[in-house]
Amino acid sequence: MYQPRVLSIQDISCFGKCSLTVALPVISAMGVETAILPTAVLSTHTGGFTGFTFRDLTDDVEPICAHWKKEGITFGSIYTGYLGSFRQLELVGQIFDDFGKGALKLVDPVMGDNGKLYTGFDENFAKGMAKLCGKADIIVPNLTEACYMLGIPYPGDCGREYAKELLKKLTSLGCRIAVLTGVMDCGGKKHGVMAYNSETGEYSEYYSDHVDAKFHGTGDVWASSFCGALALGKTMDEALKIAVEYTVACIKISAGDDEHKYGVRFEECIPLLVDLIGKNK
Ligand code: PXL
Repeated sequence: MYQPRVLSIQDISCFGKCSLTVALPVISAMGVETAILPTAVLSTHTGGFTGFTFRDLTDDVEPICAHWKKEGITFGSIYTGYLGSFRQLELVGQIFDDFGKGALKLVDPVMGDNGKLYTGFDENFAKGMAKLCGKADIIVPNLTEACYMLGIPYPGDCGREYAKELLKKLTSLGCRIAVLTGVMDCGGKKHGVMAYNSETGEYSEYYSDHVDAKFHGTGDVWASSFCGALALGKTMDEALKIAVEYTVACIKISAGDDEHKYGVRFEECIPLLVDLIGKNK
């Protein structure tokens, strides 16, 4: 039977629940085969931990891809997240050329949040990431990442009208569809996402109640479930809804749990995610 296959390219943060330790379990739980290309191994993610180890795996990327080519391995979707260097941006661009024909290329330009770039990134890297976004079909930045890639000041928060403006600018980077996460509606009571398809000129959006709690890794939870939903053939409207509902449930179940600030308890909401997929069949 046909099983959609995703390749996810990002780091492994051994402890902390983000990047591949989120993408692999979440997309697999959705019934989608998930291959990984780890770009680095860190002892923890870089948010809130100090003294983490970092083993760069950039030199392994080309030999791994050469072997896959020899084996005739192909992917239905390629989903990239946290990438740590210009060389890795270049290599992912090459992977898009080599494995991306007919595949959905989804780039989450993971670089920062709340107006600030994560440790190790700067404006120049954001320009490099913007170039990679030009090779993608769909990009899913948050407001911080969108502003850095467009070289504009971070406005603090973003309502629906401003989101529309930003999304048009984001697709002018060269991607077909841009999705902005962290869009506010109803004066901040609602929180969600908006997508713009530059080919059809259509906007899609989905909002849920705003939950006043911040956790690391929620962007990866959102992007992974969105990727899984698209790989299953869900429409844009369905995929936005599934990913928002799942992420909000993960935040709600984790809210008030200060021992788990490093990452949400996404595992406990996997039954809900499976349920959401079924409802949108
Ligand atoms: O959640 C994004 C992410 C992924 N990987 C690493 C990170 C972060 C965010 O800080 O540090 C290593």
